[in-house]
Amino acid sequence: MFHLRTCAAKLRPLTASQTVKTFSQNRPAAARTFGQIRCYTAPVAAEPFLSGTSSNYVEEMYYAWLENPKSVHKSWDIFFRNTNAGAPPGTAYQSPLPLSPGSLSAVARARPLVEAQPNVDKLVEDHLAVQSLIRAYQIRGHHVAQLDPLGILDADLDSSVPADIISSTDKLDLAVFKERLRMLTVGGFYGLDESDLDKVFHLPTTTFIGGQESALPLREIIRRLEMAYCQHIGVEFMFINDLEQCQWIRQKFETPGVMQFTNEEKRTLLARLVRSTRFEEFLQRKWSSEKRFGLEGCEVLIPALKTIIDKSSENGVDYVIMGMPHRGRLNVLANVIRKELEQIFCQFDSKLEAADEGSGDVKYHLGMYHRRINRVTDRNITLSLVANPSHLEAADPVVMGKTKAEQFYCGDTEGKKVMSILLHGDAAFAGQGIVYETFHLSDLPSYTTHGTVHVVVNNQIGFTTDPRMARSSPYPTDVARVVNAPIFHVNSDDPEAVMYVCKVAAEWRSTFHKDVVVDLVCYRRNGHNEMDEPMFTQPLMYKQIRKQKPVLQKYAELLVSQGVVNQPEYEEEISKYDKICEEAFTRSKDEKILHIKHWLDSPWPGFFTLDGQPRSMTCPSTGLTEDILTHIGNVASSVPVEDFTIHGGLSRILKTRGELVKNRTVDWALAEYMAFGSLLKEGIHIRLSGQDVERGTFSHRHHVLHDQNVDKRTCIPMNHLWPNQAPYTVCNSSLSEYGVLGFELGFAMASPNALVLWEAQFGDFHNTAQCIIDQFICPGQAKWVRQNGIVLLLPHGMEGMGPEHSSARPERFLQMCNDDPDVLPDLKEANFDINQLYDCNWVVVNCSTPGNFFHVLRRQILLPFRKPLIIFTPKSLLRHPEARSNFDEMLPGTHFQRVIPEDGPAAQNPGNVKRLLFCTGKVYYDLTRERKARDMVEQVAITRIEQLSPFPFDLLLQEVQKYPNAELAWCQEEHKNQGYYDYVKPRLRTTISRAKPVWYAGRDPAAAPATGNKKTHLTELQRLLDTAFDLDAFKNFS
Ligand SMILES: Cc1ncc(C[n+]2csc(CCOP(=O)(O)OP(=O)(O)O)c2C)c(N)n1
Repeated sequence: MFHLRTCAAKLRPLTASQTVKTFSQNRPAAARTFGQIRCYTAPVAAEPFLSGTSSNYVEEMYYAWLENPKSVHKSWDIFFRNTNAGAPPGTAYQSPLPLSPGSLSAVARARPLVEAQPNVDKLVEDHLAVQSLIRAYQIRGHHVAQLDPLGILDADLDSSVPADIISSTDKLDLAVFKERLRMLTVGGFYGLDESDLDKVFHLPTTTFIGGQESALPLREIIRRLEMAYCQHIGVEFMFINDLEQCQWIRQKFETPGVMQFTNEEKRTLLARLVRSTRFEEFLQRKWSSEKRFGLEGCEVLIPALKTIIDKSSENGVDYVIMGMPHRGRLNVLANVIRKELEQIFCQFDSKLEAADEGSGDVKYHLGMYHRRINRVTDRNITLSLVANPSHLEAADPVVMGKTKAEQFYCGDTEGKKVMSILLHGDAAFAGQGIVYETFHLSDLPSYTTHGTVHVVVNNQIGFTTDPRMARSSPYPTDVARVVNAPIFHVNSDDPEAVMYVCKVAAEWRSTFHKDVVVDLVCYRRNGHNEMDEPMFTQPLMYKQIRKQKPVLQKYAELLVSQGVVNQPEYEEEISKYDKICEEAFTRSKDEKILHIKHWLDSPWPGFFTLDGQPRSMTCPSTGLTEDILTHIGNVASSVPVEDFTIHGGLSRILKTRGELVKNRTVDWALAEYMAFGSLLKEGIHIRLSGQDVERGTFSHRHHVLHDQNVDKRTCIPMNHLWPNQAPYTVCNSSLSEYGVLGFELGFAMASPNALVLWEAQFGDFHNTAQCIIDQFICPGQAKWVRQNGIVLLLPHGMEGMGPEHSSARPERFLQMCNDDPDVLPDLKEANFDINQLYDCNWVVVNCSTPGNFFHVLRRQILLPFRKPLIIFTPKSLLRHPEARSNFDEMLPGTHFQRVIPEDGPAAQNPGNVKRLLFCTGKVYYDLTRERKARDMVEQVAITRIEQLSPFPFDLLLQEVQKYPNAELAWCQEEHKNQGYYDYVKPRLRTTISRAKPVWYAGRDPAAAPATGNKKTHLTELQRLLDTAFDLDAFKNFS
């Protein structure tokens, strides 16, 4: 490979040592670290006629030729041109033509060798170099884009310029730029010459910078690349594996003149900025000492969101579901969702009384639902902002789940009608693992919402923490790269650039139905909240911020200078909006009561009365006719499609199911089938999601059959039950709890007419979803007057499997129940059980029979309101021969049994009973076995508490009264500081007015939920059974 530096140098033969020295001196430091060292032999040194002093002569000729090619003989002209074009040694020179008459025509005929014999290698080399250069901009141009409005920080946390980019627009001054250019071209990374800047190069098909042109001079190529990639927009997309998608993005950002706005669009943008800015100013004026997490420094967020919504509406979307953190939330409610301003302002009035029960929530957490006309597209649009806890990013999967449900219920299989927008803070987006979990749901068939537009309010700070201390990735958005989402970084002080990327983001979503990220690089004008002093920790940044002109002012000045608006028009726009705020403020003073229900993000029209009350306070029987039970049982034990080969082991399972049906009995799996199948018949959609739920972790469910001969051919018998049944969705989830549980909670928010269940692989794994449980499921209704009927299936039981996989931590759920352990409710109240359910924050059950499990699932839907339902589900009981229920327990008229009383010999002669044991769940079977073995069926009664919360005070009182001579004891297999004891004991004592002690038979307190040693496990079990049946066990304590 041959490269010219200067022709003069080339003409002078270099020694090997000179060559190396010159080269290394001229190469930039960065370039030295990579790229192959080019072989720098001077080809002309090999020219046959060049030797000794003749080279000096030629050098002079060369300089003369450089100044004026006509000043030298034509033959020299041809020679220099050929060498310049890289002709190999010996070929550049052509003998001078004879000066005889007629020779002129020969001179005229002499053509430079480059034309007659083009130096293909050189041409190819240079084109490849230019292609590499283009690609370097596409890949790394964003690193030098001017993204920080303050001009002091590097959005990618790196102030260096990539070594393969020639940029004048970065932080470099012109002199530095020239040096870079020299290093990268003159013998540098690309091996191009400065004179190549004016050479015309063909453009590869992977760029659109040419517009209509297919070739451009190198200088223009660089200029256009800088325009596309190194201004106020940094585009990160070259990691995307799909060529069509990459081409689409290149076209959007490279095509010359692509970022044009009409005057009308500019005026709309200005008006939106006026609203955004003046809203915050108004709040600041009126409530200067109130926290509101204002948007100052990122006012452009409002026009940005509106642009995304306008463009999506234009593309057919009519429902947008949003999730966002605290920053700018009130502004979004006011100016994007258009909540009445007076409703927002009255939230600042600390004297207003709350109209609704429950805790309520602070104003910057509340949700909203609003249907209106989109003024730009003149189409109907519904906007919903999901209420969220303070826990940053926790609402992400919830929004996705709700979006999926809304799409599902309106048959929007491709996400063309319903979409979600998620807003993030930069620190939270980078730091919270749930962001990653949520991204990983984005392309899974049963979880995809066909693309979310993510908008990051990247104010380059998280509370008081600098980005350099907050993340290890260059950008806060890098997590999005895992799903091949393009990322558009944009300087928020350039509102037109922001609008452009938002338009492209919305178009991307509607074209490819995949996630996309808009990173609004901005700043935070105040402290973390309005009361906070940022100078403590970011003094220099805030000195700069104090000097920073607000974006509204900058943009208004620009438009005035362009003649798009004049100053009076601009001022008029401001006073118009200020007046709107003032009037709303006046009206807000008329509000006497705060209604959280006005802030509901997911109304369920028709489910409640107009006052938001349940339509009744009763629950019908949850039983079914024998025909229905038999029909479901038969489908559950068959393969309802032709030519479908199932696994031999599964055939045996189905056969056993068939036999159970013939014998009018159900096991756990069949009971679940009966509940699901019957609800589907009644038009209730059922969605069961979680890890490996299709088969079931314990291989008991088998809701999806797999053809053993045809790859990926499956059959879901549950969808073959009834002619017009509701659909059944059963889906194995990604290996996530936080993300998936949040998603299912969101799914359940959309409609009360669906049974949405999430099953943990083992119950203890729910703790990685604790945030969803603690912040949404447990207090959701109290905070946001929003009901939710999600069901959690949590496999639980001490079975010698070790500290993990044993406990679903019932104590935690029970500790969070809102019923009072010390107050006996009015047991005579009509519909006591239903009222109790209505008042509770969630229902916690541990069923000991399949029949009761069947009933509680059906009750969940037949209740006239919705409550979360936590079910501790069995493992070994799934196959326990005694854990079966007869059809008789499931026929019309039957109900879920909150308490299953003793029904054996002890119940026949209750006066003889010495001990009444209370228990829940699987330990019942150990107790009955032990009681039988000890022949104590007359002396010990065993009562099962199936519904732990709300606590069945009424039924338990009856039980206690029935056995007047019995000691009371609570028996559990869990350790004493775990399980149910701490919850049950005070409530049992309250039930009996503390007339008797309630003893404990169970494992000692422990740090771990269970032993890892099988023998210890069995010893502990035996010990607790010994205590339960030793009638003298508590004598010494009384
Ligand atoms: C999960 C979680 N951890 C900690 C906090 C406390 N906190 C509230 S705001 C905040 C900083 C958030 O920074 P960023 O995401 O950049 O958003 P910004 O406030 O800058 O808009 C923190 C740490 C929280 N709300 N949630």
